[in-house]
Amino acid sequence: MNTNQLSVAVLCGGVGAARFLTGLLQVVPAANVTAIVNTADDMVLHGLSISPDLDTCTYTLAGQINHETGWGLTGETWQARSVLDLYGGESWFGLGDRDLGTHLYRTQRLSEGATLTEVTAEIAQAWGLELNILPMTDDTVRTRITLDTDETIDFQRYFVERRHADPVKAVHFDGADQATPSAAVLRAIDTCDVVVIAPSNPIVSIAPVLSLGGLREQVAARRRSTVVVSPIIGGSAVKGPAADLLRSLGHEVSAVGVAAIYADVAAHIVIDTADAELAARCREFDVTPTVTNTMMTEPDVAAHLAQVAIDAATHRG
Ligand code: FO1
Repeated sequence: MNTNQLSVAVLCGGVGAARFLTGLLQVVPAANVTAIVNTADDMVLHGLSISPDLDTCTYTLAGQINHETGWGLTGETWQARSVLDLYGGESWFGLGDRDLGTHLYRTQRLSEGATLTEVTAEIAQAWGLELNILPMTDDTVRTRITLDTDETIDFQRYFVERRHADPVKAVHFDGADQATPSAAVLRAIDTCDVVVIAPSNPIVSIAPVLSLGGLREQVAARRRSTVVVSPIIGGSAVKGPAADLLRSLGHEVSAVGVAAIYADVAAHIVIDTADAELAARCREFDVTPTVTNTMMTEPDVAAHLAQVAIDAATHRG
């Protein structure tokens, strides 16, 4: 079966996943792609329901992401935020005037009883997207970070307000033991030809998705057609706190460490040329490595990376 008949489900966080999806959509028809996106970064602020990873994926694929910040919308203005500042309000989390439209709409629709899955599809459709973008669950799961000081704070407080500078003792996902993957997520994992674990943060982006009741076991059952793209290149992360979090929580900060984390759910890993000498050690975990350029500096690099990942998972690598 050639690539353009394959159906692919991608477990996603924010920026790295969005870049990977941009590449994947050049090699697989959008209707055959399902993004399953972390919602444990979500929060309510100013009474608004905010879903950063869903918005980063949606905005990036719509060609509307703000390239200065890496999040929010391009061509942004900050009038609302400046008035908030005037009042000494909670302006630490930057909500631009255009981005606010998304949070206002999502909050209103949720208050009308719509599910996050439904609202996310409405927003994706409004931006002209054809792929399926799914929140990992319609239940509430929230990442909580316990610092070395034993203080436990919400993810966005850790990540944005404190600039992910604090040493971390533990990470847990409030609500994960009651939360279930949505029916659409379970159907996507059940029916797709390939599952890709995007180059997102294993600890705070992918782990919440795999923590949902039954999902880890469902992906593990098809590990032969599941492939992870390592987010760690040359011992560091391209963006964000992944390397620090892996180190704080006792994992090896390398492509091998990533292979070990996902060994029960993915039989394949794509690692960067900078880590070619680590390929042999991935096999210790019954994970087959493929080496290629994984730095998605250009869309065609992302497209090539997506093709390599699919070939690895369909054993044509
Ligand atoms: N990240 C920041 O570092 N500073 C911000 O002020 C900020 C605002 C923001 C607003 C909307 C949104 O969708 C994302 C935003 N992010 C911001 C990124 C956010 O913290 C994401 O959770 C990270 O990208 C990690 O996924």
